[in-house]
Amino acid sequence: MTQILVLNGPNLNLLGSREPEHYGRDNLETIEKRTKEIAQEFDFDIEFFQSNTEGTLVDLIQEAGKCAVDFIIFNPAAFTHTSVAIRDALKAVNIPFIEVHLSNIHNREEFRRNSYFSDIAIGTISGLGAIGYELAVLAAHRYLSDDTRQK
Ligand code: CA2
Repeated sequence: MTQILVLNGPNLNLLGSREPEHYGRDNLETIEKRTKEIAQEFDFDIEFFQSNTEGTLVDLIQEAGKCAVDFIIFNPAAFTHTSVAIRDALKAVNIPFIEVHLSNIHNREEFRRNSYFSDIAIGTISGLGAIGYELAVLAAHRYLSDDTRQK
């Protein structure tokens, strides 16, 4: 069975409580439920994690490398703009991943425009809100079914 890991970075546990103008009104639990429903349609085995700690995210990525995870959907949150350590972990495990952001990181503060992940991701979804996670599952399915891609 195809294994998908969804990782969420710092403060995303607060979703739904504040800043709805940037992040919408759905909480992470609702997003997880909807994303799992889409994943089931593709017979994906999907796991969700959220952590406020950089080292924990590095550990989860390293673990994914050992557990034959096929694809990662990742909202690194503020670590998007700061974390060489998480970038290195993703490069080390070499698992294809999609970077997801609820808000459009390109129409906010200047410092959000830089991502340590976009250039090593399969693709980036930014600014579409919670549906971005569901779209990432669909994109993962297409990507993993594509026989013409380089393996
Ligand atoms: O748009 C996104 O998904 C972000 O990854 C969210 C991060 C932000 O640092 C990135 O630039 C873009 C922030 C997540 C914080 O989430 C909160 C949710 C509710 C209330 C406060 C923070």
